[in-house]
Amino acid sequence: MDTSSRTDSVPLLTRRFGAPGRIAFREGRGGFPVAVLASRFGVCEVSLYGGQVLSYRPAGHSPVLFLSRAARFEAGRPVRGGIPLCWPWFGAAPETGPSHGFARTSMWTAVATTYSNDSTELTLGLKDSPETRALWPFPFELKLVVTLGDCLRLALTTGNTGDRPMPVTQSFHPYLLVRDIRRTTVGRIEGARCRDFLTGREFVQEGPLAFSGETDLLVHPPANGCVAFDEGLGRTIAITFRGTRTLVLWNPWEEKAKRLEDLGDDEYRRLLCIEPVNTRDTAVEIPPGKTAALSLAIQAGAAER
Ligand code: TA6
Repeated sequence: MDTSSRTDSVPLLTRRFGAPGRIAFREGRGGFPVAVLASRFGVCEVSLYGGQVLSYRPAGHSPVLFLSRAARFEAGRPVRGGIPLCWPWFGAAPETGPSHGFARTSMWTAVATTYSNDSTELTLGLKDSPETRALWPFPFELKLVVTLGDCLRLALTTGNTGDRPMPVTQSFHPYLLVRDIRRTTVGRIEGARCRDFLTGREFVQEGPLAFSGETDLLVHPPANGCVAFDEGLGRTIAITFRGTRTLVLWNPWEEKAKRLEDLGDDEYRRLLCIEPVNTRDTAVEIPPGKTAALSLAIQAGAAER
């Protein structure tokens, strides 16, 4: 089901929300408008299709997000890379509908932009429609605020505009760009209870997590954050989050990568997904008229050698 619909033109977006040197709009791949945010700390780009951050490059760093060279920019299809939004369900649809929900294949609208000496900010919105209600029978109002400051922050707020409780599972699904997944570890999850979605095995993480094969891991970290250490690039990427205490770590590895038509066969080596998530076990039930928020911050740093 294609829940995307056309949006404002780039000239209209520029007139209403642009700010020379700080906020611009351009026509992106697939004809989808893209907001370009700049601050003294770096640049990022956000597609109105899917409300999806496509790129983020802090000043003095190489790009922090992976985007597949085979990514498809077509209405109704998710884009493989950047930071897809999984909403209003994470994983398979409760009944019928696309994997990871329809927010990432919907056209969002620009609501507001603002900037200061320290940050540049874009607010996008998505509301229910006949197409979304055919997939998920709840009225809602979504707001995504992307803030480019000394780190990249995303805040997703779900408003229940209906008259009955609304069950939501959700995640940010960031594709971090690494030099080589085989030389990348995730720290600050020592002591975390983990469940391997591939085998069902449960264990407590000891020391930094390394990667040597397909990984689809549910992690309950002791704190609301973790750090990816990229030995190849000599950098760290710190992830902090609120609105959940659960992460999913994912890498498709070689065999699954070959089965993904929108991922180059060898590109699994360049990506690591660290996803703050409300899964079915930690689903959010939002009362009528109330809201629930999920937030993420991504910060690149130099790794101590
Ligand atoms: O990252 C967790 C996960 O649910 C994996 O199981 C895998 O399916 C991944 O998301 C990618 O999903 P997608 O629908 O974007 O191909």
